[in-house]
Amino acid sequence: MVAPEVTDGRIGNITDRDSNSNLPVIGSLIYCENDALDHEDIESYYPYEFNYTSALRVAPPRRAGPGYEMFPGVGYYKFHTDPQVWEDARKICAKEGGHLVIINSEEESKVIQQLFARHPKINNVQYNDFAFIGFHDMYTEGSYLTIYGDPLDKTGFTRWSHKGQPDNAGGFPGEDCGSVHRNGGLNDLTCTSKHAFICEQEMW
Ligand SMILES: [Ca+2]
Ligand SMILES: [Ca+2]
Repeated sequence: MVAPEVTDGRIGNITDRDSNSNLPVIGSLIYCENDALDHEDIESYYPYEFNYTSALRVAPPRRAGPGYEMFPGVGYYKFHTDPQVWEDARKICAKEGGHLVIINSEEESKVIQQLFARHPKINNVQYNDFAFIGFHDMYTEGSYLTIYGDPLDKTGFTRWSHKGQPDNAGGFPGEDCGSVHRNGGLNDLTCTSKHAFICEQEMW
Protein backbone atom coordinates (compact mmCIF):
# COMPACT_ATOMS: atom_id res chain seq x y z
CA MET A 1 0.00 0.00 0.00
CA VAL A 2 1.23 3.49 -0.77
CA ALA A 3 1.84 5.84 2.12
CA PRO A 4 -0.49 8.84 2.20
CA GLU A 5 0.81 12.20 1.13
CA VAL A 6 2.03 14.29 4.02
CA THR A 7 0.44 17.58 3.05
CA ASP A 8 2.21 19.76 5.55
CA GLY A 9 5.59 18.15 5.02
CA ARG A 10 5.89 16.78 8.51
CA ILE A 11 6.82 13.24 9.32
CA GLY A 12 6.21 12.19 12.86
CA ASN A 13 7.98 9.85 15.16
CA ILE A 14 6.86 6.29 15.42
CA THR A 15 4.64 6.55 18.44
CA ASP A 16 2.68 3.35 18.23
CA ARG A 17 2.25 0.10 16.40
CA ASP A 18 -0.97 -1.43 15.22
CA SER A 19 -1.84 -4.21 17.62
CA ASN A 20 -2.77 -6.67 14.86
CA SER A 21 -0.15 -6.10 12.18
CA ASN A 22 2.63 -4.57 14.29
CA LEU A 23 3.04 -1.96 11.55
CA PRO A 24 4.09 1.53 12.62
CA VAL A 25 1.52 4.26 13.06
CA ILE A 26 2.78 7.75 12.29
CA GLY A 27 1.81 10.17 15.00
CA SER A 28 1.86 13.44 13.11
CA LEU A 29 -0.56 12.15 10.52
CA ILE A 30 -3.10 11.07 13.08
CA TYR A 31 -2.90 14.44 14.72
CA CYS A 32 -2.56 16.41 11.49
CA GLU A 33 -4.47 19.62 12.12
CA ASN A 34 -5.71 20.25 8.64
CA ASP A 35 -9.40 20.84 8.08
CA ALA A 36 -9.08 19.43 4.59
CA LEU A 37 -8.32 16.01 6.03
CA ASP A 38 -11.21 14.20 7.57
CA HIS A 39 -10.21 12.19 10.62
CA GLU A 40 -11.88 9.05 9.31
CA ASP A 41 -9.90 9.38 6.09
CA ILE A 42 -6.71 9.63 8.06
CA GLU A 43 -7.48 6.60 10.16
CA SER A 44 -8.41 4.55 7.14
CA TYR A 45 -4.77 4.67 6.02
CA TYR A 46 -3.71 2.60 8.98
CA PRO A 47 -2.07 0.31 9.26
CA TYR A 48 0.06 0.57 6.17
CA GLU A 49 3.52 -0.34 5.15
CA PHE A 50 5.76 2.67 5.23
CA ASN A 51 9.48 3.07 4.84
CA TYR A 52 9.83 5.46 7.73
CA THR A 53 13.63 5.43 7.72
CA SER A 54 13.84 7.06 4.29
CA ALA A 55 10.89 9.30 5.07
CA LEU A 56 12.64 10.70 8.10
CA ARG A 57 15.73 11.35 6.01
CA VAL A 58 13.86 13.51 3.50
CA ALA A 59 11.53 15.33 5.91
CA PRO A 60 12.01 19.10 5.76
CA PRO A 61 12.92 20.99 8.91
CA ARG A 62 10.05 22.01 11.16
CA ARG A 63 8.80 25.50 10.37
CA ALA A 64 6.10 27.68 11.80
CA GLY A 65 3.48 29.18 9.51
CA PRO A 66 3.58 32.85 8.46
CA GLY A 67 3.15 35.22 11.37
CA TYR A 68 3.77 32.56 14.02
CA GLU A 69 6.33 33.34 16.65
CA MET A 70 8.29 30.70 18.48
CA PHE A 71 8.53 30.79 22.25
CA PRO A 72 11.31 28.32 23.00
CA GLY A 73 10.15 25.22 24.79
CA VAL A 74 6.50 26.28 24.66
CA GLY A 75 5.28 26.53 21.08
CA TYR A 76 4.43 28.76 18.12
CA TYR A 77 1.76 31.42 18.49
CA LYS A 78 -0.05 34.00 16.40
CA PHE A 79 -2.19 36.72 17.94
CA HIS A 80 -4.98 37.78 15.57
CA THR A 81 -6.31 41.29 16.13
CA ASP A 82 -8.89 41.11 13.34
CA PRO A 83 -11.99 40.25 15.42
CA GLN A 84 -13.93 37.07 14.63
CA VAL A 85 -16.74 35.02 16.12
CA TRP A 86 -15.38 31.90 17.83
CA GLU A 87 -16.21 29.43 15.05
CA ASP A 88 -14.58 31.58 12.36
CA ALA A 89 -11.54 32.02 14.59
CA ARG A 90 -11.31 28.24 14.95
CA LYS A 91 -11.41 27.81 11.17
CA ILE A 92 -8.80 30.49 10.52
CA CYS A 93 -6.36 28.80 12.89
CA ALA A 94 -6.98 25.44 11.21
CA LYS A 95 -6.36 26.91 7.76
CA GLU A 96 -3.02 28.15 9.03
CA GLY A 97 -2.08 24.65 10.14
CA GLY A 98 -2.65 25.47 13.77
CA HIS A 99 -5.50 25.52 16.25
CA LEU A 100 -7.03 27.89 18.76
CA VAL A 101 -4.66 27.91 21.72
CA ILE A 102 -5.07 25.27 24.38
CA ILE A 103 -3.24 26.46 27.48
CA ASN A 104 -1.48 23.62 29.27
CA SER A 105 0.61 25.42 31.87
CA GLU A 106 1.28 28.66 33.73
CA GLU A 107 4.30 29.04 31.47
CA GLU A 108 2.04 29.00 28.42
CA SER A 109 -0.33 31.41 30.13
CA LYS A 110 2.62 33.78 30.55
CA VAL A 111 3.31 33.62 26.82
CA ILE A 112 -0.32 34.66 26.25
CA GLN A 113 0.14 37.58 28.64
CA GLN A 114 3.23 38.67 26.70
CA LEU A 115 1.34 38.53 23.40
CA PHE A 116 -1.56 40.53 24.84
CA ALA A 117 0.79 43.20 26.20
CA ARG A 118 1.79 44.08 22.64
CA HIS A 119 -1.83 44.97 21.83
CA PRO A 120 -3.04 47.40 24.47
CA LYS A 121 -5.96 48.48 22.25
CA ILE A 122 -7.79 46.08 19.94
CA ASN A 123 -10.36 47.67 17.65
CA ASN A 124 -13.98 46.61 17.04
CA VAL A 125 -14.17 43.98 19.74
CA GLN A 126 -16.71 43.53 22.49
CA TYR A 127 -14.04 43.20 25.14
CA ASN A 128 -10.55 44.61 24.71
CA ASP A 129 -9.11 42.32 27.36
CA PHE A 130 -10.14 38.91 26.02
CA ALA A 131 -9.18 36.69 23.09
CA PHE A 132 -10.90 33.49 21.98
CA ILE A 133 -9.05 30.25 22.59
CA GLY A 134 -9.68 26.53 22.09
CA PHE A 135 -12.32 25.39 24.56
CA HIS A 136 -16.11 25.54 24.85
CA ASP A 137 -19.16 24.14 26.62
CA MET A 138 -21.49 24.00 23.62
CA TYR A 139 -22.57 20.41 24.19
CA THR A 140 -23.38 20.42 27.88
CA GLU A 141 -23.64 23.60 29.91
CA GLY A 142 -20.76 23.83 32.35
CA SER A 143 -18.88 20.88 30.85
CA TYR A 144 -15.84 22.49 29.26
CA LEU A 145 -14.02 20.66 26.48
CA THR A 146 -11.04 21.55 24.34
CA ILE A 147 -11.54 21.75 20.58
CA TYR A 148 -10.29 18.15 20.51
CA GLY A 149 -12.98 16.99 22.90
CA ASP A 150 -10.76 16.53 25.96
CA PRO A 151 -12.05 17.77 29.32
CA LEU A 152 -10.61 21.17 30.18
CA ASP A 153 -9.56 19.91 33.59
CA LYS A 154 -7.17 17.48 31.87
CA THR A 155 -5.23 20.23 30.08
CA GLY A 156 -3.09 21.11 33.08
CA PHE A 157 -4.35 24.70 33.25
CA THR A 158 -7.74 25.72 34.64
CA ARG A 159 -7.13 29.10 36.26
CA TRP A 160 -10.09 31.37 35.54
CA SER A 161 -9.56 35.08 34.90
CA HIS A 162 -11.66 36.40 37.80
CA LYS A 163 -13.64 35.17 40.73
CA GLY A 164 -17.13 34.21 39.53
CA GLN A 165 -15.94 32.95 36.13
CA PRO A 166 -17.09 30.97 34.28
CA ASP A 167 -20.53 32.56 34.66
CA ASN A 168 -22.42 31.70 31.44
CA ALA A 169 -23.53 35.34 31.50
CA GLY A 170 -26.27 37.01 29.52
CA GLY A 171 -29.18 34.58 29.65
CA PHE A 172 -29.98 32.32 26.69
CA PRO A 173 -27.82 31.14 24.97
CA GLY A 174 -25.31 32.13 27.61
CA GLU A 175 -21.56 31.98 27.14
CA ASP A 176 -20.29 28.77 25.63
CA CYS A 177 -16.98 29.72 24.03
CA GLY A 178 -13.60 29.88 25.67
CA SER A 179 -11.34 32.88 25.96
CA VAL A 180 -8.29 34.10 27.81
CA HIS A 181 -7.91 37.42 29.61
CA ARG A 182 -4.87 39.68 29.51
CA ASN A 183 -4.08 38.34 32.96
CA GLY A 184 -3.63 34.87 31.43
CA GLY A 185 -6.77 33.39 33.05
CA LEU A 186 -9.75 31.75 31.38
CA ASN A 187 -13.28 33.03 30.84
CA ASP A 188 -16.40 31.99 28.96
CA LEU A 189 -17.76 34.41 26.34
CA THR A 190 -20.66 34.54 23.89
CA CYS A 191 -19.70 32.49 20.82
CA THR A 192 -21.18 35.01 18.39
CA SER A 193 -19.38 38.00 19.87
CA LYS A 194 -16.32 39.19 17.97
CA HIS A 195 -12.96 39.09 19.63
CA ALA A 196 -9.27 38.83 19.00
CA PHE A 197 -8.07 35.23 19.02
CA ILE A 198 -4.85 33.31 19.41
CA CYS A 199 -3.69 30.39 17.28
CA GLU A 200 -1.06 27.86 18.27
CA GLN A 201 1.10 25.47 16.35
CA GLU A 202 2.41 22.51 18.26
CA MET A 203 6.11 22.27 18.85
CA TRP A 204 7.79 18.92 18.53
CA1 LIG B 1 -21.71 28.08 29.03
CA1 LIG C 1 -17.98 34.67 31.39
